[in-house]
Amino acid sequence: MSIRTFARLGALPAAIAAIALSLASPASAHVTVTPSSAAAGAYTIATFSVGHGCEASPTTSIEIQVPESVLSVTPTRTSFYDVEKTMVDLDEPIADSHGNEVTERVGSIVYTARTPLPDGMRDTFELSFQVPDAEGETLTFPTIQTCEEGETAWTEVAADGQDSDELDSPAPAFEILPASGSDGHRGGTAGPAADTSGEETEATATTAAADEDSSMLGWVGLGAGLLGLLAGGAALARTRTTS
Ligand SMILES: [Cu+2]
Repeated sequence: MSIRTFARLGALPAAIAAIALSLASPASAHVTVTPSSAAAGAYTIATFSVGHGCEASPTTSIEIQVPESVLSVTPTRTSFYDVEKTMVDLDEPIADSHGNEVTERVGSIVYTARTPLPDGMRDTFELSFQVPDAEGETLTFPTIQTCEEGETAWTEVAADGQDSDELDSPAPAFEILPASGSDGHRGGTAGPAADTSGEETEATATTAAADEDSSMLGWVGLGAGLLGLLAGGAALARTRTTS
């Protein structure tokens, strides 16, 4: 049903119009997260996309609630928003991947727009975190979108067997895949993927080889740079001593 149809049916209560409009918005315009899955123990950067305002009203803030099993998240800074972490005390202190004692976790990240995000434009918010060791589980990031007029709570979670497409305002959801063993942050203690099993998959080996190649290129480049520097220095020294 189009907006024009609503205009013709002008007598409809605003509430009903609002519900119908939100049903009409495509799933792609919701608040979503990409990628929507990653391996247990992996470090990932999840991008949350906001596709529209609240019933056409510009967005003034976005609050992303971090699931309890994610201990630490790091937001990418953005010039359009003030970014604030809200901390929550842990019941019991734990050790992080660097061996430090942690007594609190990030409960939510609040982005406050310096200039409201107009409806009809999208924006993205990046969070970096380590995926918990909970293969098969779904992480949900309930998100509150506040607008100049009204708000949308992207907090609905699909019940067992329910398709999340049926929900009006589903919470961004993230699926935990089996650990791949290709953790890019070895030496950590928190991650299950800090594997000591030695059973690396072929894909992991390939990735490691590619990493080695690129770091090799880096060293070659650095070496060439140093040689150039030395040559330049030697030339300079010669000039100095001869003048
Ligand atoms: Cu939408």
